[in-house]
Amino acid sequence: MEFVLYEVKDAVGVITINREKALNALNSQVLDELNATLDAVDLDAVRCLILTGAGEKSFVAGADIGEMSTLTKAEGEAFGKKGNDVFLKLEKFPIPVIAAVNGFALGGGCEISMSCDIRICSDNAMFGQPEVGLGITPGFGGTQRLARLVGAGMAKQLIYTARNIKAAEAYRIGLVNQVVSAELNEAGEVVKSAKDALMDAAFKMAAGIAVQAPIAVRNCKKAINEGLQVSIDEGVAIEEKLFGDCFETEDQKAGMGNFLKKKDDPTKVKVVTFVNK
Ligand code: DAK
Repeated sequence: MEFVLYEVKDAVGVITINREKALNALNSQVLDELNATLDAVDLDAVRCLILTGAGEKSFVAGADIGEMSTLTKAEGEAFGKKGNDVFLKLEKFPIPVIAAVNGFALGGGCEISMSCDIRICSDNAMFGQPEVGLGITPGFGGTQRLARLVGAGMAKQLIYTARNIKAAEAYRIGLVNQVVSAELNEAGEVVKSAKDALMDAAFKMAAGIAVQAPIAVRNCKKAINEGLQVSIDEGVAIEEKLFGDCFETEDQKAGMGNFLKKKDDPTKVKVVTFVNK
C-alpha cells in the first residue's frame, strides 16, 4: 500500500496514515487503503488497534481539499459515502481502536479520531471542524459524533465558528482522554519527542486493554456503542444479553476461577492469560 502502513507488535496493531507531504489528508486512495487494512486485521491475534498519522506535525489535516474541490454533487455523495463507510467500520470494529493524535486533527481528521473509541494526543495537537469556512458541512459524521462526545452546545459552537482548539482545550471539554508531552531532561533538552511519548502512551493503554478478556472487551464496546443509540431500557437489555454471552466463554471461567484460587491461596495464580474463546 502506498499511503497506509500496518504493523503488529504483541497483540497491538498500529495503522499509520502515511501521506506526510499532504499532512496525511484523506483522499480516495487513503480511504480505500484504510478500508482494506481494517479488513485484513487478524482478529484472533490482535486485541487493540492504534490509529495514527505519519510524522510529528499532523494526524490528519482533513479530507483532501484538492480532490474535493472539483467534485460534482454525485461525486461528492460518493466520496462522502466512501469516507462514512470506513469511519463506521472503525467505529463498529470488533476490538477497541485508540486514536493517537499527533498534531492536526482537522475536519475529516477530527472526525476519524472521533470514530475511534479513545483519543489521546500530543500537546501540539489541534482539533477543529473548519468546514463551514470552506462552504460545506462536516461530512464524515462530525455533526453527529462531536455533539455526542462533548454535548450539543459545545459542538455547535465549535462547528459554527470553525474555530480550532489546542490539546489542552480538547482535554478540558472531554474530546480527548489524555494529553502527552515530550520528555525533557534536567537541562530542558528533549529526550523523547512528543510523538514518541504519544506512541508509548498509546501502546501502554493498548497493552492494558490487550491483557483483559478479549470477548468481554468486545462485548463492552458493543454494549456502549449500541446502547448510546437507544433508550436506557433498550440499552440495559442489550447489556444483559452481552453479559449473558460471556458465560459461554472459557475466559469467564478462567477469570473468575483465578480470582477464587487467589482467595484460597494468594501465592497460587496471579495472572490469567486469556485465550479469546
Ligand atoms: N487537503 C489537501 N492537502 C492538504 C490539506 C488538506 N486538507 N491540508 C494540508 N494539505 C497540504 C497542503 O496543501 C500542502 O501541500 P503542498 O502545498 O506542500 O503541496 C501541505 O499539505 C502542507 O500544508 P501547509 O503548507 O498548508 O502547512 P501549514 O503548516 O502552513 O498549515 C494547516 C497547516 C493544517 C493549518 C493547513 O494545511 C490547513 O489549514 N489545511 C487544511 C485544513 C482543513 O481545512 N481541513 C478540513 C478539510 S475539509 C464530505 C466528506 C468529507 C468532508 C466534508 C464533506 N462529504 C463528501 C459528505 C470533510 C471535509 C474536510 O475535512
